[in-house]
Amino acid sequence: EIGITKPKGHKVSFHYNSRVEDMHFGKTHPMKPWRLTLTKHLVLGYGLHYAMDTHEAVSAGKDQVRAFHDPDYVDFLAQVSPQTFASLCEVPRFAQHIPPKHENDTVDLGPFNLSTSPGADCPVFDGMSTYLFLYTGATLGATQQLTSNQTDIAINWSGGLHHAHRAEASGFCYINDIVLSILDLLRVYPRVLYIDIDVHHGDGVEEAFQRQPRVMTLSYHRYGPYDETQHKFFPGTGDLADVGLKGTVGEHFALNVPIASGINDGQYKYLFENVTGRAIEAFKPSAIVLQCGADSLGGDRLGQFNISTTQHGECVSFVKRSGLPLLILGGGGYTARNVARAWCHETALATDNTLPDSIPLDLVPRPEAFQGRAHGDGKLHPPFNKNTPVHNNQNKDVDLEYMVKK
Ligand code: VJV
Ligand code: CA
Ligand code: ZN
Repeated sequence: EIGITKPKGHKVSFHYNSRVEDMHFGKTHPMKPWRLTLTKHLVLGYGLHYAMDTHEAVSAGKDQVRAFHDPDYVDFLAQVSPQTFASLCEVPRFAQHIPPKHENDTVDLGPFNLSTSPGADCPVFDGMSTYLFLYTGATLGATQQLTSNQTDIAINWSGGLHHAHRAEASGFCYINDIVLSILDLLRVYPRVLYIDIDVHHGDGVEEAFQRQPRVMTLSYHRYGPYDETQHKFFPGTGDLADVGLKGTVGEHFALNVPIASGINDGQYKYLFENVTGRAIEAFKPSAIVLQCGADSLGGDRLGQFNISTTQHGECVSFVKRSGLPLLILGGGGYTARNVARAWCHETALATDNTLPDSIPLDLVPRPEAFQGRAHGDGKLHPPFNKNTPVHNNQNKDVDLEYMVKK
């Protein structure tokens, strides 16, 4: 008996629709909606659904998505599939969004940075429209529960797609559900703080609100040259000096914490708690949106940080202690079993539960995903071992102190 209990003094709502699980970005594309299936397996296996209101998400409407996105882009997303892509590219109002081709482009880009080439960041795949409007609907449903005071913490692990722009897909993100959510929150709350612990910079959200003093955006991310070839880590923005659009009322309402590879738990905790704590104190938000991208975990296929599921969860607990209405979203995360571990653990933290470290493997449909030395020995918080690729820690404590003081 695991003994899951309801949280005391607050309510948590969980928003999900299993239809997102059938989606495939492509055979070797790093984004795997399957990680959401594994997360669901752990959440249900531990019995956390007894501690929350669970809501089956419904698709967002085109009109809702138009609150931020370009109407032509929304029409395109609603109609696009591998079958319709070529003919849609011929439609003049879509064709005008095809970027000019550079000589060394490896993939053919169509309108809005979408592509049917196998190596593309934002491929066109079967069922894509359904998937996009569904993860967006889940975020908007979660937001609605908050704005109508029916919950205190709302969770959507299928959302958090922070790179999407007004008329452009980017970095595996097509619809910016975060921006849409914040626009809804602003109808009810005077000020919204957005916090982003995905290893990538939350550029789409920052850009959308760069002129807006009622939204503060705060992203922690890997920043700088990627390797000896001097490629920048995606998306290449989010310098310490970027603080919102200069000369507008939004100036000073964006914060960026650029981090080198290999950061450890102690350093991350130091940065996160000092900077977030001071942002909350100074900005006095009335609600918080927390993007919990799990690609900041050690051992992630794309990320380059060394933080544990425990420290990742500490960030959620820290934000929760503010006691403010809170929307918790997913985001990146490319080592599926660890994504599921982190997000299940964080679902438990949101509901004031402490889970036993041994996963109830008899109650999980795919126990082999979490078993064996390479898969974490059936533990919720497996320690790093020789199967975890470690990134050399390039962060000097003095650099971190400098950022905190600034
Ligand atoms: O670094 C990039 C851009 C390129 C051009 C496009 N090629 C495919 C990759 C290099 C410069 N893109 C990043 C995007 C990361 C998006 C992160 C999203 C989030 O976690 O922040 C939120 C959900 C990138 N890194 C790695 C890849 N793309 C990548 C893309 C692939 C791939 C392998 C790696 C796409 C298809 C396939 N393999 C088959
Ligand atoms: Ca981030
Ligand atoms: Zn990411």
